[in-house]
Amino acid sequence: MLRTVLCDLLGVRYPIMQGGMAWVSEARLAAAVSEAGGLGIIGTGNAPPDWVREQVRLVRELTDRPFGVNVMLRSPFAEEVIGVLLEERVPVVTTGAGNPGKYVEEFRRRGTKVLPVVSSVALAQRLERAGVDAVIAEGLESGGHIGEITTMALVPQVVDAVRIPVVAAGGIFDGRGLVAALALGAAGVQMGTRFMSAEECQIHPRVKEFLIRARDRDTVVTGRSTGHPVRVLRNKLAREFELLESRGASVEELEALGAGRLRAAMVEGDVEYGSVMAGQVAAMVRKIQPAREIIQEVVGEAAAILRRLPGLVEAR
Ligand code: TUI
Repeated sequence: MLRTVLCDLLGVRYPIMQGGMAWVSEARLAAAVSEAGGLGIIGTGNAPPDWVREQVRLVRELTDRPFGVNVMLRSPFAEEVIGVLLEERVPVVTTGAGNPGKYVEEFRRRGTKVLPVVSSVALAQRLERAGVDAVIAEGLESGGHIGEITTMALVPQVVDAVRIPVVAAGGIFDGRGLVAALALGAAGVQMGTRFMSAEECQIHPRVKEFLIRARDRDTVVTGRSTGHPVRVLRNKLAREFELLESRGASVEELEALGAGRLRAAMVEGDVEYGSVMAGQVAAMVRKIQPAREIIQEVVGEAAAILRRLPGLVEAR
């Protein structure tokens, strides 16, 4: 047992969400995570609305449990994808890379819970006023598009600034991370990188092998000069990006280099010239295992730590 207010809010057994990852988390992974008692999330990235509708219907065929869909707000299809999610009345929507404020009321009217990802206190407060159900505070340890504050520093600041539940994301891999997040005042965690190693995750096997080989310093942040920093696993593309950036390349040049590279990595398995977005915990990935085993391990470790802690610390 490991219940928090997040479990009641989402209707799930454990306070664990699976990050919505473009080209990585589709219906089969999301359904497996939800079946195991967490909240599985379909990552939509730049996908067109028809694909999103198909995925939502597929996840509903695979599980009766609650699930979520992540909307990447910089997608050219963001508005249309949101239209599909409203029509399909999905249980939970998470958002990334922008401010979903103007959509919150309509989602809530249809019974959809809204949990935006934030990387600052100011946006968390603004979205609380807009009526969101909870916020996901994501630190710069995460993979993909990131903010500028670490999870350790961001989560308690957001917790102090809002009254709604806060979910911690970025740098969380196991039961230690879950307990640490709870200690910071979070009501649960979101993990992305950890679920990339799930058996049910459909990414190319070469990406999973690349993750297993990764060491602690193998992620780098590229694109800082474009205003959209992205954490990826170090490879030939990342080095080329760094070289171009150091030479003061234009945003257009850099965006052209990045175009289509996430798909190349995740679908085609191009771990040299693809964009292998992953968080700083990539080095902790040791093996491929079923989503259910991941969730059971994390929950089991967290519960064991919570039982052991009183004997390890003297506090009065
Ligand atoms: O969204 C993410 N991570 C992502 S999105 C993504 S797809 C992509 N592909 C290529 C280039 C760029 C992105 C890959 N990884 N995480 C959630 C997140 N959201 N982190 C930070 C933010 C964020 C940033 C600014 C949220 C809101 C925000 O607000 C700006 C505003 O408009 O107020």
